[in-house]
Amino acid sequence: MSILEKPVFVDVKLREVKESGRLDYRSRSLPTWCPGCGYFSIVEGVTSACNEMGINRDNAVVVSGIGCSSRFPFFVNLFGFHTLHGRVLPVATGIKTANNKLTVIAVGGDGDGFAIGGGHVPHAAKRNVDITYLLFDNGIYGLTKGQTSPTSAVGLRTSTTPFENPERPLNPLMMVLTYGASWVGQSYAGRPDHLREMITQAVAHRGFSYLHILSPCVTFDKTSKTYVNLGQAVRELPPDHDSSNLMAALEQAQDTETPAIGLFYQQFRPTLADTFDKVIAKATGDKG
Ligand SMILES: Cc1ncc(C[n+]2csc(CCOP(=O)(O)OP(=O)(O)O)c2C)c(N)n1
Ligand code: SF4
Ligand SMILES: [Mg+2]
Repeated sequence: MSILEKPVFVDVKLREVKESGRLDYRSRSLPTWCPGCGYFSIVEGVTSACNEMGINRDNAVVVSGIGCSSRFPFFVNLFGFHTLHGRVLPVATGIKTANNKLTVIAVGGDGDGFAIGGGHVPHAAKRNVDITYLLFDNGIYGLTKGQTSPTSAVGLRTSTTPFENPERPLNPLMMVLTYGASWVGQSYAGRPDHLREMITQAVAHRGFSYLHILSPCVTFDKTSKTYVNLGQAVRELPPDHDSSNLMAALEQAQDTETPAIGLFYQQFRPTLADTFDKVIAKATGDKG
């Protein structure tokens, strides 16, 4: 076969993707990420989940902060809002509060969410605003060329910690569990089927859903959160894990050496919009 002839399987694969409808949720912009970045898998996960759930593009919006991860809205064919560094959650909360019919997906990196934006996470969680927050954790600042982040491992060498990072990382899963998030899960970019399933569940949850996604930065971290290291370390939650038990969820979240993937915790309680309805009813009384 000459090199100009396309192998048949390419056409078959392309046809399968087209027929699956997943392309409908991809934008015309090709991702600008480095080849091999874990974020490609997350785009595929979100578009597949949208396709599976039959998400109406006119009623869905993706909101992001700033970072490699926050370029995400450009690559999906949903409404998008690329906001300021660390401000994804206030903007997403405002959008959902202004129009409760919208499906709102907030996305961003570990720096965006747990450094500059760290003060916003507890409030979105305790309010139980009905949005999904996908946190892309590569344990580094990717966009600004590889500085230590709040989730960087001890010992990581970066441009800001050339003699190894001496600080212990934050544990975002334990944080959001104690902040009061009503759906908390973890997945890994190297497990695309698991990722799609978790994104689908997170979006379907009524309330604040937080999905922590472990994702290698292949350009700036060659030693810590790599595909090899994460691939060997991640494990499924035990089959008897009780996702209604907060203490059991915290216990699982404590293990960062062999991080568990799956649904840690789910609770059903009124959302921010439900509580607003009550306030409106009290304020207007029998005037309606
Ligand atoms: C107010 C403000 N401070 C700092 C920056 C510089 N900055 C842009 S992205 C970023 C960190 C990105 O890291 P992360 O959120 O983990 O996303 P990643 O690139 O790793 O996906 C920083 C510090 C900025 N754009 N705005
Ligand atoms: S710098 Fe890292 S996080 Fe950013 S696109 Fe490249 S591999 Fe991905
Ligand atoms: Mg990062």
